[in-house]
Amino acid sequence: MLTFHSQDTKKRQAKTELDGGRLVTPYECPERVDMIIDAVRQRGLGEIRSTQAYGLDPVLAVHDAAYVMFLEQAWHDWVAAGLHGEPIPSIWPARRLRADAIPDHIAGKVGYYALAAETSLCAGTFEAAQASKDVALSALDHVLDTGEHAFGLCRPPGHHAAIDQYGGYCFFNNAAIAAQRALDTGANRVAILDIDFHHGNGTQDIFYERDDVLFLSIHGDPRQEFPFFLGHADETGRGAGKGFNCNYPLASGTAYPEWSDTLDDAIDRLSDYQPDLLIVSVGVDTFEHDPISSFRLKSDDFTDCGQRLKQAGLPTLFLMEGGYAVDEIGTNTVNLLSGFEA
Ligand code: Q9C
Ligand code: ZN
Repeated sequence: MLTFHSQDTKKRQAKTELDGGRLVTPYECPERVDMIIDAVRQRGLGEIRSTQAYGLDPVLAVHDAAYVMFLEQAWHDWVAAGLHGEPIPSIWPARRLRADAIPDHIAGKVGYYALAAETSLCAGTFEAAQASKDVALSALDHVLDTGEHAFGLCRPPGHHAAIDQYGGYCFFNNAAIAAQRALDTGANRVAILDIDFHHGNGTQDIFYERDDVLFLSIHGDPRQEFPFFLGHADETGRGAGKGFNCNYPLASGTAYPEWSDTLDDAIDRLSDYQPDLLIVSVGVDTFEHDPISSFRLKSDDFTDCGQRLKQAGLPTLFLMEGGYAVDEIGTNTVNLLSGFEA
């Protein structure tokens, strides 16, 4: 399988993440990319290809234009306002405040456009987010052009990014951008299967009222886990989208027997939908030693997971999401991809 990769994804080098009450070096770090590339090479997964530039039109097909302009300007505006450190929101349009008035001041804007506070903005964030969606789109075009499967080594990840919100380490929703482009270039139906530990709230948000994208997500129960405010089993879609959103929240401590039963259920739903393309939002933060997550998958389980995904028999685009056990991220990711190819 080909891997698509861009060094520009490493232009985001944030210094801070709000972790509990402390500022720490971000878990979502550029070294994650190097570790995965090293494993792809060492294991001989296949050729590594560079990316093409697709500009912002595919981003604007799923995200709000003012949101995209905000991301482009945020670091500059923060510095120009004389604020120190990296932008972190300290107030939101929470319940009982107005959510329909976008502030002019950057300290208000970050609260308007952030869905969480852990994710600092920094000088290279916008460029890295652009590179990340170019990785996704380059890998997508390979799948569409050849019918072969492909892996897009996206970074920063995307699945928490909603129509007009960033957070959970995500800025542009790479999977949604790729799904929309597939539809715009001839696909009739796309399925997105999200196996990251965290619920893909952004992807759900973007396609919630649509029946041309089936969204399935297996994740830590939001009663216990980030993003806390979306990802329950009773969220099944709205309007035309009713029945085309499917959440599988699982308890903290879930290990592979239960997780893989759930995966099989999701694969059955995929097969019923008969999509033209499957996009897998690949998070390996389900790993037992992930520092911020609580499932208990072992490295070999990712191989088995890849083998099960193969059973769906669909043209498949793998896009990287989370995974923060940096020493094992390459092994776990390539296990999944090579299990699929076996
Ligand atoms: N500071 C993805 O896996 N909560 N995002 C952090 C530790 C946010 C994860 C808690 C987790 C976001 C793509
Ligand atoms: Zn995650």
